[in-house]
Amino acid sequence: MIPLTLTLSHKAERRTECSLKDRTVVTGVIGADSHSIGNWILQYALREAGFEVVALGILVSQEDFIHAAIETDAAAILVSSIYGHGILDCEGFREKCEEAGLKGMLLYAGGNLVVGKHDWGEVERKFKEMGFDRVYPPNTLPATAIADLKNDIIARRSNCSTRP
Ligand code: B12
Repeated sequence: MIPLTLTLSHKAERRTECSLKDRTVVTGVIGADSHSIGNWILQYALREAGFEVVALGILVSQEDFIHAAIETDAAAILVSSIYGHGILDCEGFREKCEEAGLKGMLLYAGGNLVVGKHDWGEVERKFKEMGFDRVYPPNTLPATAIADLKNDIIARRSNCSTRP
């Protein structure tokens, strides 16, 4: 097994070796959205960072994300929404995860989540209310989400063995 080296952003760095499930993530573009390029770049960056990526591509339903996460025992679902209907498409996602037994699943969303210019604080609040753990504004670089993901996985998974 190739260990995923997760680096904590604390003063003293610690390295953490996790099992396959701790480094498996599901990606896709939700709803009727066919913008594929940003999501492809995200997938590539995640793989480069050591993650196993279950890439569902475009036109992905909430159910497809959830089934893939269950089948692969994934640590996180990263939702892309580019065409501006992110709120509509993501509504009820957390509840469906819980109903399917994915309690505490890490849920991230990014892309161009709403149409036109909006106060980002409002958009972020809406997604947080919907149960997303992290929400990213347009043009967020994958590296930002990857750093958060590593820290969140370390924080969530109690079975990660840490070593100095
Ligand atoms: C190319 C393009 C298309 C192509 C897509 C081709 C393809 N195979 O992908 C085509 C022509 C098909 C298309 C169609 C449409 N498009 Co278009 N399209 C674009 C365009 C020009 C570029 C998108 C792109 O690839 N950007 C480059 C990638 C690298 O950037 P990105 O997608 O933002 O992704 C990055 C980040 O957002 C981030 N990211 C993405 N997902 C996630 C997820 C997480 C968790 C994180 C952390 C980060 C993250 O990481 C990526 C890499 O850095 C944009 C305008 C623009 N300049 O952005 C409009 C744009 C996205 N399109 C738009 C629209 C409205 C449409 C249509 C509805 C138009 C229409 N009326 O038909 C349709 C929708 C079709 C559909 N069903 O999806 C709007 C969206 C409006 C909004 N959200 O506010 C935009 C912004 C144009 C505009 N200014 O109005 N489009």
